[in-house]
Amino acid sequence: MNIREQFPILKITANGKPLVYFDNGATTQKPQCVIDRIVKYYTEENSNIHRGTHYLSELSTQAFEHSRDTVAKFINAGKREEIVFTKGTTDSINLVADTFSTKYLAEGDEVIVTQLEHHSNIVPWQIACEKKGAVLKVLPITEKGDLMVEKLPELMTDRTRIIAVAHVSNVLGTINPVKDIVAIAHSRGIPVLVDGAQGIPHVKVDVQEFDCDFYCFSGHKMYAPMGVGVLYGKEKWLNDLPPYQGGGEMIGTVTFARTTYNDLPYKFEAGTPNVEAVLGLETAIDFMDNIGYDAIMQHENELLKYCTEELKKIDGVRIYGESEFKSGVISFLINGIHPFDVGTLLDKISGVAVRTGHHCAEPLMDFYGILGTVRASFAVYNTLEEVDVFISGLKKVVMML
Ligand code: 7TS
Repeated sequence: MNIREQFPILKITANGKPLVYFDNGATTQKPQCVIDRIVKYYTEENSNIHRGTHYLSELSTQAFEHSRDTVAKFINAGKREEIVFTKGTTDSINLVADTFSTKYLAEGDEVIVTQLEHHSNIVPWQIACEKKGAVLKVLPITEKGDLMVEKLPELMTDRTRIIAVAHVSNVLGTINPVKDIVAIAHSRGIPVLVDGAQGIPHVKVDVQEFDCDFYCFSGHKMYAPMGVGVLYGKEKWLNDLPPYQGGGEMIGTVTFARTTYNDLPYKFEAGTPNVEAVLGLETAIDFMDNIGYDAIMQHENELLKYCTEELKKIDGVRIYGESEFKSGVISFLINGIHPFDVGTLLDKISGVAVRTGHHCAEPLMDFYGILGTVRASFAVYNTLEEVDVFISGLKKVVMML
């Protein structure tokens, strides 16, 4: 079936115009198969997992664990035990920042992040550093929005304990050379966490090839439901780190004197998880697998190239993020026009959904000396015709302001 037709929400109108949804960096829309999977779960399978021996609990537990296998295969994890289900990228990063700092961070130690991170990959590390008296260091970027990876060796010291870096920038679209970064870090024995929130929807992820120690992502940015995410961690690290949240499922045995902890990955999965979202994630992975990353990347690159060319034809447009290695995200400003005004008018006049503001990347905005941008971000269901609607809408907005 045609990809677009699988997304019922794309048939709606917004402000009387056919919806053009270019806010995929915030969240993607869901295909019918994912919606159906959630309905099926509540219609035929609903039960808490890993508890009880009845028919439904076995059914839901099996489905839940099957999804873990599918995720492991999708990112080429070595073992299913290395896949921890979380609430999302933010939750996954907080899990690592909290447990890693508890065990490995001391006063005077250092954590390295980069200039282009989302707040989710800055603030958890800041909190950890504040607790332990550690120092947060920042790998700079070029004006075009590439990481200055060549500066990483001199930034690392004997006190550097971990490096946290985005796979793909949510503002600039830069695809960072995570494999190279990991190789440099590992040459000094430093582990690397990759924030894959904007990576996995667009770029093939092979955690063994990257050799990263942790890879974090959210389901909802890759056609799956909200409220589920994944923390991939190398078994060695996940075994080493202390538990995060305490509660049911994560224990071995409990007495008032002492509690032992469950094996991986359950040690990090306290409480009842978002079962329907975990099942929906598996369906979303099947959906993406059916299309294939090559086709997804090729299509999104075509949209990126065409939209960039057309945008550049509009007087006074400045694009932020001009890396040679870029995914389908375009941030821009037009002369002195406030991004919020552009976004609001685009929505009202043309039914085009874009995101405006700092995109939870204020240090990156500071780097460019701006308060925010307009951001169009693409998904596999977007079309060249939609880019035309967006561009002609923008031209009208410019005339009005
Ligand atoms: N990391 C990156 C690179 C992101 O882009 C986002 C969300 C997150 C982490 C957090 O993901 P969550 O699912 O835990 O919320 N980025 C955006 C965005 O660009 N617009 O809205 C949310």
